[in-house]
Amino acid sequence: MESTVNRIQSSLFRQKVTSAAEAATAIHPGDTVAISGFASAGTPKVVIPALADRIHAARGAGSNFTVNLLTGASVSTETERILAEVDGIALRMPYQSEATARRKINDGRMDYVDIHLSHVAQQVWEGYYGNVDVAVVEVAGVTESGELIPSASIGNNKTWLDVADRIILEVNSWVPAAMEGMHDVYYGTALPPNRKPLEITRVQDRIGQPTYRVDPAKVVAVVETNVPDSASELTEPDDVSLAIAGHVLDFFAHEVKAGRLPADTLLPLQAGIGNVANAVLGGLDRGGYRALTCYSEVIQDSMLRLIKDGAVAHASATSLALSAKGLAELTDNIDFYREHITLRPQEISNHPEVVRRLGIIAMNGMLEADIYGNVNSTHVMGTKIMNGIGGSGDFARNGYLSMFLSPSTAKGGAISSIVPMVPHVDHTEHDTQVLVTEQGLADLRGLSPRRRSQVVIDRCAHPEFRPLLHDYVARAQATPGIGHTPHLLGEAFSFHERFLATGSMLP
Ligand code: 0RQ
Repeated sequence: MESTVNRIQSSLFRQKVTSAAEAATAIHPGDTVAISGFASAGTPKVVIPALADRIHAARGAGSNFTVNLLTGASVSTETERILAEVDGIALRMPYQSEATARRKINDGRMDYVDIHLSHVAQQVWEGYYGNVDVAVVEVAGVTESGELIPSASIGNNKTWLDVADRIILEVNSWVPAAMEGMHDVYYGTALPPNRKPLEITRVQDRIGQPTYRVDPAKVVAVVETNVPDSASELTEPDDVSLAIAGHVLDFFAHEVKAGRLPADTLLPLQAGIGNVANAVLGGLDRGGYRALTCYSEVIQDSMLRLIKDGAVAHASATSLALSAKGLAELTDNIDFYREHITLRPQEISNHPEVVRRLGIIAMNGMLEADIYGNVNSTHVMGTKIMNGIGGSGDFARNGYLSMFLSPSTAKGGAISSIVPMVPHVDHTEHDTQVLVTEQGLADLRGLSPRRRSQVVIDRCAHPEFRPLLHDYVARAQATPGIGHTPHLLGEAFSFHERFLATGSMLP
């Protein structure tokens, strides 16, 4: 274990070193607490568990202790769970993906505000979430002059350090010191009417500095840790994911042939996390592409391999969510990877201006799409939150090509991911250009709603559900005076109602 002493070069900050339990006493009931963390990377490791202990003890003594919790996106599962288990969160924003928190949100016991990840910083500056009392931010070190070296994710940390009244730092010596220099922290954002163009015209462009600034007078505690991030190992892609990836790769080849994508480099890629995204990235490796670029939120293990093989020349993101194996690979070859990876604040990684200018190919997962291309990414059966919209809207709305990917069925075939009408809309038909399931790919560009419905059903729906969907559309279209986008309003949610009543969308 590397000593943490060298990680705190500033004597002013060294004087503030204390225990996690002591640091957590700076957090009071009712506080709004903004913490670092994006996906599994960069969550504070020890102060939040100490806070959960305080909350639990307070509850045992009969007093109510909750906080409002603001983050980058999801944070480590353990952190999310321990706070939810002690009923410690009154309000959560902007994204979560943990079972206990999800249950409390759906039971109405935790308020949850699900917003575009690019909006978080500006909405906090604008004051929608009130005063930020405490920031708890993990860093890799403190320089002699008191600047902070970011750890494996940036998320909203710059904003948290700027706006919070009190700051608790966790200095984690597990983060490779040599990661320093990979980060590009931009200090030029402002609220309208004072905004300036972001000078990013290529994925690798740097417009900021490698460290965070912080007012030392606000730092109430510094806690030393040596604890790994908890990214899980990725599993080998299954047949369904491989089939989806195959359709995506064929489509890229088709677009290259049509002159709409550059042959070797395509356009910068954004891929969600999980099995399907992983399979698509794996496929790129075999597709013979050289010098691709990625402008995304999260870099996972599969990206390191693509960079090493030369398939990807540069990847920009806000989080480096690596497994232990991935981290070892990064650390062993850090000088190489530092030249090929840039980590940015999430307001920049997901910025609509940059996404539009670079011409991103956005590939995100969905729960379901309807026959006209409206997409539900967040609400199971229309009412129960799954995770949240995350960055999918930032990329889909502003991308050059916006693709949504999903298996054609869920829950062993009981649920169709193609339905007559989605009961919750995250991405409208106007933002969905391509839908992909293992059955095939529906290119919706240039198609009217009536033509779209045929293509979506024939290309993407599972064969078991196709006759039901065709029957629905045929009867809707045959209704006199039905209009531009035919629906049978009394029946539009019949698939969902059937599932809720019988456990299957099939009759
Ligand atoms: O649940 O494992 O309990 O069976 O949803 O589904 O197919 O494994 O797909 O992990 O990619 O998640 C939309 C949730 C898809 C995700 C969503 C059930 C299914 C399974 C997961 P089980 P899969 P994924 C950039 C962008 C929004 C955020 C985002 C997501 C579970 O992609 O959160 O895009 N997206 N960020 O059984 C009921 C349906 C269902 C369903 C699937 N129609 N109804 N349950 N499930 N379809 C992110 C980054 O760049 C980091």
